This record gives sequence, C-alpha cells and structure tokens, in this order.
Amino acid sequence: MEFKKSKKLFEKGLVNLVGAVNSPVRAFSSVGGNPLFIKKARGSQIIDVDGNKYVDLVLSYGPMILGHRHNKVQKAVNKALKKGYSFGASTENEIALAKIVCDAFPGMDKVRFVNSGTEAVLSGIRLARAFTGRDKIIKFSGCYHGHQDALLVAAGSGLATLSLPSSKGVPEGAVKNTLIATYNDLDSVKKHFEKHDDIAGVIIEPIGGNMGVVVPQGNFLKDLKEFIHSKGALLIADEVMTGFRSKFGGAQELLGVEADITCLGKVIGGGFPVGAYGARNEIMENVAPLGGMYQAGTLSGNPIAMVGGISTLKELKRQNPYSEFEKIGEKIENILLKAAKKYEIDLTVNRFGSMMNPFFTKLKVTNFEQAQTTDTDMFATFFWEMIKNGVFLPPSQFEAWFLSSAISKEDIATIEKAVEKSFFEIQKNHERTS
Ligand code: HOZ
Repeated sequence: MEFKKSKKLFEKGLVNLVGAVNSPVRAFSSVGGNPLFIKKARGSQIIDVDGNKYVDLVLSYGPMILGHRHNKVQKAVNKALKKGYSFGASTENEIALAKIVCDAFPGMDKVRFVNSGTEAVLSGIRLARAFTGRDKIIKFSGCYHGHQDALLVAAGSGLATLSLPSSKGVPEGAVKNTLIATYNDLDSVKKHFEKHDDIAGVIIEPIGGNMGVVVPQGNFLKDLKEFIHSKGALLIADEVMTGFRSKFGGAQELLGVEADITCLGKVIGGGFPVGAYGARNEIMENVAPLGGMYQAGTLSGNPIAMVGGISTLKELKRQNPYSEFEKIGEKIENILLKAAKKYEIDLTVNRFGSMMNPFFTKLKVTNFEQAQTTDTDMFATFFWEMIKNGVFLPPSQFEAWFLSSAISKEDIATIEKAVEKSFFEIQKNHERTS
C-alpha cells in the first residue's frame, strides 16, 4: 500500500495549515507517520488520495451513521442547494428538525440549533448558570466537551492524544469555576458539593467517548442525577456523540436517565455542521429572545445543514438499526478478543452499541486513569496494520470507533482479517522489544 500522494499533500499543507490539519487528532501525532488525505467516500467505504480503500470506522467521528452519501440525504441536500445556502432568517425546516429532536428527547421542550458540538456545550453550560444563578460546573476527567476554555482541563480526545493535561492560552480565571470529578465515582462528585454551595451543574458524556469508550457502571447516572438534584444542581448531558446513535433518543433513552439540559451534535447534522442544546420550557425560557441569556450565530439553523439533519434522522428512524448495531458491535468485539487471546496480548474492549474501542491493558476500564494504562505503542502498531489491511480507524487510542448502518458482511470479514494480521504484528513487535 502506498501513501505517496497523502505524503505530498501533507508536506504541501504544512505551509499554510497548522500541522497540515484543521483538527489536531487528524495529524496522526500519537501513531506516527503522515496523516491520510481523503478523496471520497461512499457507504461504509472511504478512499484516500492514493486510491487506497478502507472500511471506515471513523465515520467523521460519528456523524455518518447511515454511511457516506446516503441516497436520500444526498438527494434532499442537492434539492435544498438550489434554493440558497444561508439567509440569516428563519426557515420552515428549522421547525421540522426541532420537532424531530424534541420528540426524540422527552426532556427537551425546546431546542436551539448552533453549528458544532463545542458551541452546543458552551451554550448549555451558560444556560445552566443562567437558570441556577450559580457559577461552578463539575466535569469528569477524560470527558471532552469541545474546545471551550472552561472545560479544556483534564479533557480527553485530542488532549489525551497529545498527553496535554490542559490547553495553553486558557486563563486561570476561565477554569476557576470548573471542578473535576472521576467518572463512575459518585463520592468524587459529593466531595465538591461538600465544599461548594454554588455548583450550577454537572456535565457528563452519558457514555464516555473521548477517553476511549467508557460506560457508566451500575446506577451511576441515576444516582448522580438524584444526588445533584438534591443539591439544586442540573444534569447536563453531552450527547454530541451518543445522541441518535446509542438509540434514537440517545444514551438517555437507553439508560433511562433524563437530563435537565441536553447537548447534541454530529448525527443531528448527518455530516453537516449542526449542534443543538435543549431542555424543558422553564429552562429554555432563559435563552434570548425569551430570556436574558444571550447566544447567537449567523449560520445557526443553516438551511442546508437542517436538510442534512432532517433527511438523516428520518432515514435513521425508518431503518431503526440499533439492534443490528448491537449484533455487529458484539461480533467485532469478539473478533478483537479472540485475536488478543490467540496472540496473548492483554486487551480490554469497551463497547456501547455502535461505539467501541480496544484498550491494550488487562485492567477493566471504567475511568480515565484506567484508560491511560493502555499500551499506546501497541495501539500505534495496531492502527497502522489495520490501515495497511484496509480498515480506517481513528488515529488515537482515546477516540471511539463508530459503526454505520451501511456496514456489510464483507466489511466485517475485512475487519476480521485485518485484526488477525494486526495482532500477529503486535506480538512480533512485542517480542522484539521485550
Ligand atoms: N471531537 C471529536 C471527538 N472526540 C474528535 C474529532 C476532532 O477533535 O477532530
């Protein structure tokens, strides 16, 4: 397999782009080598500029739940393009997408569309503060909620990849109201409430997806909600990854825990830039123009993005692929575990529906600290062998893999072969270095 054209574009890109990328994870920093440049994608497959074809388990980090360029989505978007791209005024499709979203999430009476998951969360946090009149927010280490200043501490995703505890350029004042707790550890939340009486809310990824996939254990979410409500604080669910992915009604539907404020992104735009935050009426009425919390956006509710979202969600509802995701996810999990056993590699696979990833550790992974015991060198070997054998994975140990409803039996066979070869290589490398 050759990567000559990708390499050339990478070198060219270095001149006017930072690291030749527009988001750090894409730079392949933690796995080495040059990033791949993509030419096109269709269904479950993605093709790089050198013509290499891969089964895509990145899926744009989640949005492409139907696979790439689903016919119905493409048709709807093409039609919308003929009417104009942006008006700075309302369109009927904003109301249509809002209805689909509010119907799917019973805790949301109203929603506000923004342009990204980052924007959704920063607005959701502002809203929690506006509603409660309190300043402090608790976040969990390893959770990532976009690149807003206040939450860029102890974060997963790109910061975990680059081993950065926090970002430069974030003033102390911006994080002075951010408290850090440990995922799956209610006591670590309670301790903060013992010390502070001005905690507005707790933000959580109901399924952690940015420290690798980490699943809430037992009644953690239910107990968390009950406890923080007893203290007058709000539960803010960052369902940017899980919304419409874990279930149509997100992880909240699956886990039976309704959040006070829900933040969405990724799937709701079907690959176009859309984020959203929503809540019950008494909370949303604080948002301008109804209330005093200001939040705005020139491109918010963009007509093309709305059509991308509506057509994706309608098709998703029709397909209802969630039980199939469960079966395929389980199959891939078993493929990984079988190969790990055969080649005697320590492996833990975490999975929740169509999100999963392997950790090269023998520990059970229920929080960020445990996730960090993974052998990232092994992951790097694994990543490149999977690439060479036709499977495109996120170039980071700490990003989730995603499934689309376009995945086929042949794709799973490709994944199985690639996994087998990758573990063989890991064992070889491991023997050489130990
Ligand atoms: N925010 C995405 C989920 N971790 C990763 C994509 C990116 O940062 O570029």
